[in-house]
Amino acid sequence: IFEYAPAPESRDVVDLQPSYGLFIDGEFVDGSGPAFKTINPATEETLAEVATATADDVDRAVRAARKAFGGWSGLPGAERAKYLFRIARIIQERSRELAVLESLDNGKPIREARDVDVPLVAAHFFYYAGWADKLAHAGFGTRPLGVAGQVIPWNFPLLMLAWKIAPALACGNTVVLKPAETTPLTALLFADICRQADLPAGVVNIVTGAGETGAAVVAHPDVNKVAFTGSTEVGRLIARTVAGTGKKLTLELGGKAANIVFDDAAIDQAVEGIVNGIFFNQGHVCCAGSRLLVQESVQEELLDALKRRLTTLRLGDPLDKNTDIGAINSAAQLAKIRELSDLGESEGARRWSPECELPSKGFWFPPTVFTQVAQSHRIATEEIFGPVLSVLTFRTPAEAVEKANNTPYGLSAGIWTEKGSRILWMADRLRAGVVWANTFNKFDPASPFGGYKESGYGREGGLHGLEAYLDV
Ligand code: TXE
Repeated sequence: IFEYAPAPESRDVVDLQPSYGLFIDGEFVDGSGPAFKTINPATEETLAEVATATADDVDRAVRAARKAFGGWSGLPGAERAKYLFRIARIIQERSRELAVLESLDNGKPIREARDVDVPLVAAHFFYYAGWADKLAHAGFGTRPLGVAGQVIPWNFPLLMLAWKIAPALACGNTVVLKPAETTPLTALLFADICRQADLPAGVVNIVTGAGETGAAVVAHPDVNKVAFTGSTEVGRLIARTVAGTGKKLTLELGGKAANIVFDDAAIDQAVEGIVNGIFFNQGHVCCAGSRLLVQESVQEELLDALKRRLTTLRLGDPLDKNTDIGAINSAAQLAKIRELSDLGESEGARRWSPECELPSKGFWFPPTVFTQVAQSHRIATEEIFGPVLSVLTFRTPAEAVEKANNTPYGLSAGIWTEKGSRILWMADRLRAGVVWANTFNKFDPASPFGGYKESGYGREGGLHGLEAYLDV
């Protein structure tokens, strides 16, 4: 499952078209709204023009999905599985193209797109293909909900699509999905893959556009289930729209995860985990380990080792396979990261970055570490969604739990210690949907993912991920 093509570095593997339409009822069609540009955030060059779906276009897509629902949900699970397996195999065959396009449109390092995103996308389709004929054993009932309206963000465009589409289809639902406006291209390439797999028309529909298009999907009366990943702010709006309509809803929102390092941890491993926790994907990760909680007695040793390690990170051209840190996805996100980081300094925290030259074009932010952070600082409580780490300290396990839980979010946490009993004690008390021990940002399609508190509700992935798409 996890094999991939040799190192892709050339954008020539991508057949970029000057303009893209919507994918409705198995065809690429024009949108009724004004086209918008999607750019390469590493160079600011325009990659393509993309159609905007208006409420009327969304209505067409929902009607196509409704029309396809009877046939698709009526297929034996084993038949649906064949389509999903086929899609998974085509994703593997076209993995170079997918990885390069993802890197171009998002700004993430090709090494990550190639080694993490795309293999996990294929793995999710394989995993849920395997469930399609076994739903009677899932314990959540076997009846699909109907048309799923799905709105996804820009940080993992393909992977979020896979998290949403694979379980929905396995359960017999049909889909209208809206990708983020800064990263629409791989969803449209995925539409092409659906055609290549001979997926029946209307089972998957992709509508591009900004927030209004997403709002039209969410509000459409003939959508039976809404799945959203994005900001807590928009999640709240969506919860309000959906309230009282009878639609099922899952929300996967922000986070402010604590990565907790005890004095008995293997420091070198912990350093790798901290780096992976906050600098993977430029920190555009909802479960990023954005707060480092370090036991006071090892603070100095750990921070010295961390800073040494950060001076070896390479920031630059996302298509260079040696790049560790790529571009920030958009000017707006860069502005947010800058604003919160400047605020961190003015609130009294100490800022540190390794010396690194930022490219003159595009959106860039250096890896940044804040020490002397107080719990009341905004950089300790708000999601920055960038390569910025806030360091806090603790003395006892109980204090670590208290500080880790002192956030409105509850998506993930990490624990670094050699004591197994302590891992279990901590995991029981951390209010987080995912707790990693001696690792971080590890994903598996068989593992449920989702948050407590303002990080949202419902689970995606694994057996629990099916629950969101079935009625008992
Ligand atoms: O999110 P939005 P933005 C957090 C992160 C980031 C902040 C803002 O902190 O800095 O959110 O990012 C669509 N009805 N996360 O502004 O707006 C939108 O078009 C329906 C965390 O990009 O929530 C896009 O497709 N849909 C996060 C998607 O929602 C609407 C991932 C996400 O965009 C809509 C991304 C509306 N009214 C950001 N308005 C995570 N949990 O991983 C916008 N959208």
